[in-house]
Amino acid sequence: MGLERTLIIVKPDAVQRGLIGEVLARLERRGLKLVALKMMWMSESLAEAHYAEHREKEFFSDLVRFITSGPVVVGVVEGPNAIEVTRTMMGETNPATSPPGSIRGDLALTISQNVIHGSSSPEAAQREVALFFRPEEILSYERAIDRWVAG
Ligand code: DGI
Repeated sequence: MGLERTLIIVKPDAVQRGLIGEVLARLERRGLKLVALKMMWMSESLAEAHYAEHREKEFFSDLVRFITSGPVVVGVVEGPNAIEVTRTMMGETNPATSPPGSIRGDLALTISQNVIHGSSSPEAAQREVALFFRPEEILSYERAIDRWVAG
């Protein structure tokens, strides 16, 4: 069935705009299971580690400044093909080309304030989940609906 875990971040723009519930609700309604969740203010070093692949890009310092500009909500979601499903729900990196119905296509306008992060591959998910959560912070539990959405 390909049960996967992926890291999601509700970014500072979404927290400021009161969209935490909206974003999490969409993931939950899809059937994905939240197995870890916390609110935090990312440090510069954590932001730089998280976005290490973009270190050489011209937008890197703006990106780090933005993601550390206010509290974020960080979570781990689990489900069949959770990585791809979450990425598809997010839309494109640039909200301007994200289709209506996607999180960025419905809730965001610009690439620099695009509401949500979701890991882009199994390798990224493993690395990012470990960056933000200790193993004991990630819960294993059954939901009654699991057999209806993940069967
Ligand atoms: O996985 P994504 O968030 O969709 O995209 P990514 O991993 O390629 O880039 C991470 C974030 O960096 C993205 O959400 C917004 C920012 N970013 C990416 N490309 C650009 C950018 N910001 C600016 N200003 N310009 C870019 O070209």
